Amino acid sequence: MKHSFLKLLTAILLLAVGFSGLTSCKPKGTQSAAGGDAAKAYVAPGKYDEFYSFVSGGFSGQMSVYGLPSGRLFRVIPVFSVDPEKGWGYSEETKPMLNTSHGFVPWDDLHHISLSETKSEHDGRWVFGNANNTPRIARIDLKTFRTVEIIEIPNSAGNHSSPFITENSEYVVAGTRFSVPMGDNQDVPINTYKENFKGTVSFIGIDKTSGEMNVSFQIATPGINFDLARAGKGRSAGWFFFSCYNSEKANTLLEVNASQKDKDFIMAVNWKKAEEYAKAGKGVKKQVRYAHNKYNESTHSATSEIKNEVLVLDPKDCPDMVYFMPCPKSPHGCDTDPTGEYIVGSGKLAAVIPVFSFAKIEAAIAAKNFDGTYDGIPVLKYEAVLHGEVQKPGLGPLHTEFDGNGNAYTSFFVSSEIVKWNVKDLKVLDRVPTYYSIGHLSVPGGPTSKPHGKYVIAYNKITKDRYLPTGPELTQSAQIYDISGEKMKLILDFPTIGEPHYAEAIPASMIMKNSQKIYKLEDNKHPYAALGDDNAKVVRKGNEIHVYMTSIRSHFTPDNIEGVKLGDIVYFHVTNLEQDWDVPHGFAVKGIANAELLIMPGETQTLAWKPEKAGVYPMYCTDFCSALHQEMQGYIRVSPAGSNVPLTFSTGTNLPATTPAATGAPSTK
Ligand code: K7E
Ligand code: CUA
Repeated sequence: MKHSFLKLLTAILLLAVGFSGLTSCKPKGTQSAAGGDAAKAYVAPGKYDEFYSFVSGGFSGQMSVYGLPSGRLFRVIPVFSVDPEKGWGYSEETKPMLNTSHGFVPWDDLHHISLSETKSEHDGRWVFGNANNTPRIARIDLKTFRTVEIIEIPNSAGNHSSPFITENSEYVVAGTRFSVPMGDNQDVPINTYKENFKGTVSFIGIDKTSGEMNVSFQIATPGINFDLARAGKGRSAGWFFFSCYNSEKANTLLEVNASQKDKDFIMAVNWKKAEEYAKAGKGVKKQVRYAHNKYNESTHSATSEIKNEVLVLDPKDCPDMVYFMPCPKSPHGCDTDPTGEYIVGSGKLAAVIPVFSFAKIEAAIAAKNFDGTYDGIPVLKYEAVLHGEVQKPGLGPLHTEFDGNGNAYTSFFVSSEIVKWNVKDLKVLDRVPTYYSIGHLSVPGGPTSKPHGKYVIAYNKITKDRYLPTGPELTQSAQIYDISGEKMKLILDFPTIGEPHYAEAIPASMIMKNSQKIYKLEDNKHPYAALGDDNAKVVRKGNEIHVYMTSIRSHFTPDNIEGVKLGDIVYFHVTNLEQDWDVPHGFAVKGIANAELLIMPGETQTLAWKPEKAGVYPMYCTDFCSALHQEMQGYIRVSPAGSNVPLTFSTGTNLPATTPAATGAPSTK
């Protein structure tokens, strides 16, 4: 949701219901949620949920994992964010994950989720998320629920129409939301937008086995704003559809200036053809700078590499690759149905939902049924490619998901509802209110060719009176509706972390069997691992002190360290020797200007510490790991810079007595 747009629509909404009238105009049926239907969301203690749901965290930069239908929160995955709970972005191993061409960027705005697919069905291997601010795509491994790769997108700004995925996970895409000046001279007047600002859509290739991403090619586009996207599937496989707004090419007050035209566009890209052009050398290599960060599961460490080149295809040199389809009015969502025949556009300010037919798109292209060109790119005739329009669906359609029975579910921000309609005959079948102002919605398997149906989950923008107040900001919220019958029924409200945009749900059975329980010690290739208490040691390298530390219930080795001096940097490389599921140890030192470590069984992680004052510092395990967790503690002594306290360490025996006086070191006071 773009802020200007949100403001505009909120204004319309408030006008519509009366400024203080949200409560009094509460849609009827609020109470029904508490009735017998609520039992459908009940998952008894000790029982598992049927689905995992991966929910974007919006401006928290995270992704969270919920069970459906219970709405229980299982995990928050740091993606484009630091997370002190897990030491993510604080440990030396994870810091490179957040590197970009702009340096360390420990925050972003994560809007969309894409689960990997094989043959247009979920395969449970990876989940991708986009960074909307500093353009990036992340890949999370569903064995570990960890971010294992982040790639920055060059020639882009505001990576919103991303990371939508093709039906065999060949590519995830990235369309630039902000058009920007590109090339050598980017220091241009903003009012030269029409001449100097350009867009791109990027195709990020995914390695079939490892999942590793690379920027395969970009397509140069006119300076418009790309919003959402979906891959074709089934008969439209090989195509990609991107909604765009601001075909007016405005650079100020877009809420007015980008809403002038009656229709903007959905851009249809024949990516199979683009792939051929790229192979045939039709592209131009451009000099750029972008970061590619990878987490290595055997060294438990990330590396960041800056890359310098990208292949750009220009539609002018690549005929039959890109077409525009007119779409009323300020398109947002752009969703393909399970068969791949229908493409649903959602104009945020439109009064109808246009549904396009892929068969008609092919026919119109073959017959050159064009309505002129836009920046040299053919515009297909609206009527020629239209399957039909859903009439009087509601106000402010945003996004559409599908069940396995030929029905579509569209979210309406302004009229705050979900509307169910039939994809073939475009008849509205049912509508339910959402509390309030829904953005995205999600049906388990909804974007695949075989939706699982059962539920539609609303991800709402405004919470108002649904929860206990928590100061000026209320919790963000989601709502689950049972869609197994003809009528949708609200069965549960649940709060979410961050602002939820898109989410995808997948049967639990596809993920839980692969879930990794430990990191095997014999596979631990971390250069500073101590694979056993006997290997624990403390080594000085100039002013670096490397502590090869082990942790096991319920002690650290070593747990007494002396001989650190002011000016030293201490690296605690902590190896968790446990080989049991769910036994992490934590590690923290008093006064550290950082966070803790949370080290999984068999894993090594490093905390860097630059002490600023002489003294003795306690350190301890932060995760309650055993009956004697509280005993899992130790001390590290820091002496002044000129001290000659020798570097010593131990566990279970006392260190030799050294006092500042006895060693001739200056007093600390
Ligand atoms: Cu929230 Cu997908 Cu950024 Cu619509 S977008 S709501
Ligand atoms: Cu280890 Cu608590």
